[in-house]
Amino acid sequence: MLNGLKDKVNGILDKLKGKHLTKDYVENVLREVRLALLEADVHYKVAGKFIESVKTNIIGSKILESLTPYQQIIDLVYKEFVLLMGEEAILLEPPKDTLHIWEIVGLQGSGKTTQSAKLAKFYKDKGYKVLLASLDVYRPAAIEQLRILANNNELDFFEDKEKKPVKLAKKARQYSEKNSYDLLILDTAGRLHIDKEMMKEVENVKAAVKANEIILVVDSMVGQDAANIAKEFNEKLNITGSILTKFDSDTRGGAALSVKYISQAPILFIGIGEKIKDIEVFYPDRMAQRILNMGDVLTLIDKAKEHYDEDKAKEQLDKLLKAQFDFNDYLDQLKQLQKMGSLESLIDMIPGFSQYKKQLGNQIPNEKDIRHIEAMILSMTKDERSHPELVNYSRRKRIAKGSGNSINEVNKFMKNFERTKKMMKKGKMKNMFKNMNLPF
Ligand SMILES: Nc1nc2c(ncn2[C@@H]2O[C@H](COP(=O)(O)OP(=O)(O)O)[C@@H](O)[C@H]2O)c(=O)[nH]1
Ligand SMILES: [Mg+2]
Repeated sequence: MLNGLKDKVNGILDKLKGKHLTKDYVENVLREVRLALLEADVHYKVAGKFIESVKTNIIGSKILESLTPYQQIIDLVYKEFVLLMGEEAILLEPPKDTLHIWEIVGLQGSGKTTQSAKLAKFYKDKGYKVLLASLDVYRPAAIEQLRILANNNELDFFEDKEKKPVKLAKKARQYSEKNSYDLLILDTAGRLHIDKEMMKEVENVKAAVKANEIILVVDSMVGQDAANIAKEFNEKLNITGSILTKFDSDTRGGAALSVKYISQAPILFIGIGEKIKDIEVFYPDRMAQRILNMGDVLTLIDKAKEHYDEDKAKEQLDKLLKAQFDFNDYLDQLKQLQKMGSLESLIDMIPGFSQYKKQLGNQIPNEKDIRHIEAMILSMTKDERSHPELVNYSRRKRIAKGSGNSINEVNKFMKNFERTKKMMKKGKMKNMFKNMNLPF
């Protein structure tokens, strides 16, 4: 996610490190940052405004004469990124005593139907009574898609034979009122390109049901187009928020940096996969931290809270810090980490760690490695698992055979295990964990 932009921007800003900075030099560097933004599909107006603001702030202050110009410039750039993406996270939390109607709009394939279901689940889990309705009457398969998503996830779905979107929306509204729903989510039909008919239809629906929120779904992979899509939809519909989807793919980030500025409506969520749970509240500050390699500790903490068994984690962290941990702990750790997502994406979120990622290279175990490691640990005796130092050459040979790995693989794993332990002892990790203020 955003890797290209991240590497480029950080590479360029590194040029400011430990140097005496002149105005000309800084301006040159900022020009390069602007190009990097354009390459990442940031809209040209947005990129221009961004650089102007940073420049004005640098020149209008005493940063260049200060002792720590680099840090201060990074701080300015960070703040500007946050501003661009919306300053604060906005979590819609309408009161539960009256019906609220959200109309989900966007181009075909942007992810409207999927996000409608994700939103329904997200808000149902928050205690809302939510109803889903599909207004995509043109493609029976589209209605079916939402029905299936609803059925599979125990979400309420509005059924009706009506074939006119506006009438259907009104019926869904009446039904929601009668059955005291808190939230009605209307999934609309999209077109491959913006056209008048589609706009008219979503406008009519908006007026007919008095939708409270008009939420634009934008595929973050569309690059430069994201800004135009946001502009067009906003001019016609006055969107109240947006969701950027497919953030899990190799998006260049331009959408995240442009859509808010162009539409002036907040980015509410990002879609990070095809599954029902793959939606996250959008935090401008966390995104800016990710771009600037400041890590994303807060998201990591959220993930940890969600998936970690807190007591177990506390106990393990204690052991980890004392460098006493054995193979049993290691196996537990691996299993818990697996639940949180790929190790690589987790490492991305730890401040200062992504720079070690290249160094760590293939030392970061992937899913397959983890399965192998698990097999190796499971092939150890109880004694060996709690006393790693017992695992000598002949034992390694036995473990290799038992787990279906080569002796080389076992050796490599043992080496990594020892290295991790050593790293813990040196206290490097200890400080890092302390600074992170983890909840466990
Ligand atoms: N990788 C990924 N795929 C997504 C995401 N959201 C939706 N999709 C996929 O994108 C495709 C189009 O989604 P759909 O909801 O049908 O789009 P719609 O035409 O706007 O309703 C489907 O294959 C979805 O599974 C996301 O956040 N990440
Ligand atoms: Mg759809």
